[in-house]
Amino acid sequence: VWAKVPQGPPDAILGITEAYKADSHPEKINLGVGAYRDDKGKPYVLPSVRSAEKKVVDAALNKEYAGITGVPEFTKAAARLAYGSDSPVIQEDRVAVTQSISGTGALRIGGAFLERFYPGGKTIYIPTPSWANHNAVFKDSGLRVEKYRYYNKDTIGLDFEGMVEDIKNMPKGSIVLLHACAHNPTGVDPTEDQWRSISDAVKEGGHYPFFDMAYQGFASGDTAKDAFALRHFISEGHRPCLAQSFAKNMGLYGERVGAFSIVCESTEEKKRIDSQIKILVRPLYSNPPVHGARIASEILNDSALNQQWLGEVKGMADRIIKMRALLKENLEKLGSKHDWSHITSQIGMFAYTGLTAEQMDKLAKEYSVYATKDGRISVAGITSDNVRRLAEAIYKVKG
Ligand code: PLP
Ligand code: TYF
Repeated sequence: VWAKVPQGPPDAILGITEAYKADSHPEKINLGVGAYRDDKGKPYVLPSVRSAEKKVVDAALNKEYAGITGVPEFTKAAARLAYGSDSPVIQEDRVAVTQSISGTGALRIGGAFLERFYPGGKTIYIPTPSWANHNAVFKDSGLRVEKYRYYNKDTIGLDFEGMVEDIKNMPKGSIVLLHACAHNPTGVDPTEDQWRSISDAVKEGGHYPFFDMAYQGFASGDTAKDAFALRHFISEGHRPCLAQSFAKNMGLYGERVGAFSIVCESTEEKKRIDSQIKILVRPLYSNPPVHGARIASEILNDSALNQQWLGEVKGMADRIIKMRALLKENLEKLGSKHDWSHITSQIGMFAYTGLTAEQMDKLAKEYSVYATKDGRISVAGITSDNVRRLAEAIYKVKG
């Protein structure tokens, strides 16, 4: 029956790990997938997560199903984290929120909801470039996917004018996907002033903003600061929707903890939206898993654990910032004549090096340094021990 099923290509990012594993070089370096590593290159389970998990296990809760929209203590706290507890949308109880299978699941629920109910054109605009999975998630949700300008390869920075112009030129009422902070893959974010102009442009076009916030806390080390764009849009009267992931900021990758929310006009509207989200989720997966959400809920609702967690998020963000500085410093020490300032000006987990696909190929084949072909490196994979060898490899392929 499956004779006509063609062999598909591997995931552009997750496929890197396979190639890395197959390499026997003793000092191989994996900068492919965006997953935080400690300074010894090991996966990191946050101490706050260990404590929260212990509390969850010690409470010996039952394993009954959650409701369709998940663990309420978790979703309420997730919304407060994103929008701010003092936000009018929280105070006035008009955010419809549902637990999701991490950020990807949140994007997919959002895509499906918009496909079913959005009254405007069912086209979503994503930045060029964007997280590789955005296109597939939204296409499979039944939306048309188009692009807007975002990255300027000449400046290795934001193409702000191009972005605003493209937003203004979209058909009225388009859906615009915005990375809330720590843009993946470029590490290039708009400044707060630029966000203000972007908000104006979205408003002028009567567009609908869809925020993807997969790195809250990871960009600056401060969860409120990283939510600036989302909160500013709301203060300007936008009513966006939001995909949240706790994979990175709580290191809960494989637990698949996330939330999808829609800011509504009123509590009454929220109730109607909630009812439709439930109808949409049921045939997808019925209801979400509880364990990870319980862990996140402990961290978000217990004030001591919450403080501890915020410190640990900042610790991860700071280590990444330090590795950026060390990489740049090492490249300069080697005598590289290129300007590497973008490595330290970009933020979040990734750096867009500006290396070509050929140079990235060479890095893998000759130096066992693995990262995506677009020149993105996961700075979270750099350590005090491998940064020198990494700089040498980059210097040798690029100069
Ligand atoms: N959105 C962006 C921009 C991402 O980089 C990621 C990857 O971490 C996600 C969403 C979703 O990831 P997850 O499904 O693991 O939460
Ligand atoms: O961009 C990354 O590396 C992360 C992790 O299909 C990721 O967002 C990558 C690919 C994928 C799922 C997660």
